[in-house]
Amino acid sequence: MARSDDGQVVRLEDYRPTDFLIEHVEMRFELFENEALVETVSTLRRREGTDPASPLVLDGDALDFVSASVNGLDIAGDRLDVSPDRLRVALPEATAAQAVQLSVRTRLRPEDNTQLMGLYRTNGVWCTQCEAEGFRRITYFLDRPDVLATYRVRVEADRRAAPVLLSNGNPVEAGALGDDRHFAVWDDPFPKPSYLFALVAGDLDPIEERFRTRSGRDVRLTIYTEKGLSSRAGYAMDALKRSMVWDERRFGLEYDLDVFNIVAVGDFNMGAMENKGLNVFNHKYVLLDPDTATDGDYQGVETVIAHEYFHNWTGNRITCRDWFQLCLKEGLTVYRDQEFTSDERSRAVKRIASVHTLKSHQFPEDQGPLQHPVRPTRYREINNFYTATVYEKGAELVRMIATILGETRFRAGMDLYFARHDGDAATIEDFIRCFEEAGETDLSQFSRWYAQAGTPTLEVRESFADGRLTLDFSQSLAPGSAGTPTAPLVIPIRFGLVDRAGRDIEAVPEAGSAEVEGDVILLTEPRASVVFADLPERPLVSVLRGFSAPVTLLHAQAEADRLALARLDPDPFGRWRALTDLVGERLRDGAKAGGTEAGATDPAIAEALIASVEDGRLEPALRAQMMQLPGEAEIARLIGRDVDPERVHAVREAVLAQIARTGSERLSHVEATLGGDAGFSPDAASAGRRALRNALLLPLSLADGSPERAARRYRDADNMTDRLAALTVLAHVFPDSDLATQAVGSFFQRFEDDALVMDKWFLLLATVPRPDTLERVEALAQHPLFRLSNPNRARALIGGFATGNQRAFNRADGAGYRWVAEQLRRLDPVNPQTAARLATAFRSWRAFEPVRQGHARAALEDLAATPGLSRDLADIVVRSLN
Ligand code: 0A1
Ligand code: ZN
Repeated sequence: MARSDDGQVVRLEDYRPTDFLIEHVEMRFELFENEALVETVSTLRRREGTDPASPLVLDGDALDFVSASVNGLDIAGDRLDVSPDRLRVALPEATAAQAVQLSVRTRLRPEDNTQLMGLYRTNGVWCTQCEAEGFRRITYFLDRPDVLATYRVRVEADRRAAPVLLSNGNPVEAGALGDDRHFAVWDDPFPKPSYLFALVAGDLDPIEERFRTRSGRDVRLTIYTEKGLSSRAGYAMDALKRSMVWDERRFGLEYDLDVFNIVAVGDFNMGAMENKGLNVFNHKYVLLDPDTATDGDYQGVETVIAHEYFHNWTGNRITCRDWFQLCLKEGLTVYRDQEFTSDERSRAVKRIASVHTLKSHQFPEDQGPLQHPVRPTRYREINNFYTATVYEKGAELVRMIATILGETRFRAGMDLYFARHDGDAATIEDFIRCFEEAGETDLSQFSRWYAQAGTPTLEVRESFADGRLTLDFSQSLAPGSAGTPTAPLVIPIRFGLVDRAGRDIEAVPEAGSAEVEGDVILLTEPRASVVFADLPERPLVSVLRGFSAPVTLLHAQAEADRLALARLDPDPFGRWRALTDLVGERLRDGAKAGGTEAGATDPAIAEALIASVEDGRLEPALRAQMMQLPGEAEIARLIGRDVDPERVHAVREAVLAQIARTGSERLSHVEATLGGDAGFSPDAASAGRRALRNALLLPLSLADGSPERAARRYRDADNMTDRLAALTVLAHVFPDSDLATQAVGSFFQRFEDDALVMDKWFLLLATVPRPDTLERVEALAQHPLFRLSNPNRARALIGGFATGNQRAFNRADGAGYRWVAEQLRRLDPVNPQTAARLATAFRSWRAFEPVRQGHARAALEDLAATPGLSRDLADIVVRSLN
């Protein structure tokens, strides 16, 4: 049963510590085919200074209570008040000096747990997910992140069903029991909150390696997969070892247990989970081989493996005091995984990719009804706050601190944070204070970034006379749906002044200018100016290099300057930004003006795009990024209101067609000089060449006006990256061709037994950019391989359609909205958390023209009126309507 209570609002200002501390937990799990019995013995003590009469109130969620005892004596009667969602017990014997042992037994039905929170089964494997509030679905507990305990866990199961028995920490004991059953005992010496608890039991294949930490600890690394899949875990293992080396080198952080285990499962609500010493992963972020995974998948595995590993320090050793502080671990850990990828691959390419993610996920969230600050101050359902704002914007805030402090002082702040807060459940204030102290600076104004929702606008005007360049900056923050303050922020603006030969000019700001530190201007006031004198010529002004702050930049800059920067900014990110912004504006204006006319098809734009792809000084991956036009959702966001998705689609198609028409010869030449690669290697340089080659396939196929080229590429492909790129051109650009039909069919036949590849197949078909894709998607929902209860599959079809198909989801007759709403209604009782995440696809509904808005509102209102809606889904639907 999904929780269907309205849910009280939880408020940051109501935080108060618990009356009781749980110091140690001993658990025993007896796993059987149809049920699991759990005994939890908690060693508790009353916190000093609390009311000696206050009862202990433990959280539960849909629990089946069996019995309870204190210090070995059964309790019942008026001492105990128990329901599926709460256990209340009077504990006069517990004092600050005197600990007691509370033992609670519960009975679980993992087979029936389709929510995938708590203890559940996936393809026969027992597995847990406890963040954020899943532990209370296993046992009654103080299920909150500021209650830290050591755990000792005994797991018992049938040896054949579950030869592998895992939990957090180090293995201490294992052995046989009667009846072909066996047991294992795990001990985790690091005090941790309950959300980091994990247990896995099943018939799993391991791959194993050893790692020696810098200080000499020998660690056994194991990745477990379902039977027969372990040959696909090698790259994940490699990424894990590289992550461990990187964290030692870059932040001086070492691993702290004797074993590090990862388990990959097929049913998982999110990407992965950082449980202490026992990370649980979605198949998608572990299993890879060239034949079934794309370069994007390789990159995703590397990122998520690193992210979860880095949580061991930022999240586990130092955790969050309460869930309002979620960005303390998530924003910081995303920052760390971004830095890892930048160091391992290409910094510019990674930064462009991160900014792309930020703009396509976080900006729309921050500009619509689901807006919230990076540190929210209230929630109804915490699961709905694992958002792009907390993760991606949270990472941007850490990045800004690093920009403001500079590398050395930033590192000193991090060192202080680890030294001071190891073992703590900390807050954002604790984190900021470390940088203030280590960096000898005041970050109180900067801290507003954590409390003020919305994307600030940064305006820049430039003027030049008599060798003096004046830059006038102003900032503003529009009030949004979150209703948070809009006071001036600290905005670090990285910049460069570029001469006509593409070199950075050294220039010193005049006295009286806003604060400038090296190549960073620090804007703290609503408006401020910087003046550079004695310049031999008017330079090109490259601002917001590296996207040094998550703002909307309005830079009144001559088009010729922008085109020049796109060509010769020595900062590769600056080149990308100049070009993307220009193209985005043209597409925006073209769509507003009615489709194909206006400046969108200005030959200068196409020329700039083609020239950047030709530029051999840039690495291929970057050239592929330069060539990528903003997507339809991004263009819609730039338009902001009264959007007609048909016009958006038309203008984008027109620009693509123009590039194909005017650039095909030059682009063919680029392709020819790139050549091919002998065999597949997942390294960044090879992936970059594939990315560029595959990016060229679309314009070249459009120029041919035929699917032949893509069909050939499909047939010749020896890896999934090339195969899927070719199939996408076939299915999306030439959907009615026989060649497309054949390829889609042969792809299915070849990979129908591979779940991860079938997700790609469903996604590909859900995103065919035509309004009548809806009918196709309706049929796919009846396909024998479609399973609503598998989050990856539901996301591929429903999520793919709702977020990746602007034309069909936003159909003028509202049928797209109604279909998605209907799927959410069906999914909600099965898996409310996934239903709620998918529902966020409606977040930009108010940006559309009135007819579509009316349909979207009706679909949402219908959904809101559904009896028994879960708290998760109701929260998103209600907020979306506000
Ligand atoms: N902490 C994880 C994300 C995560 C959150 C909730 C989950 O519950 C289903 C699972 C995972 C991370 O940042 O990777
Ligand atoms: Zn995380």
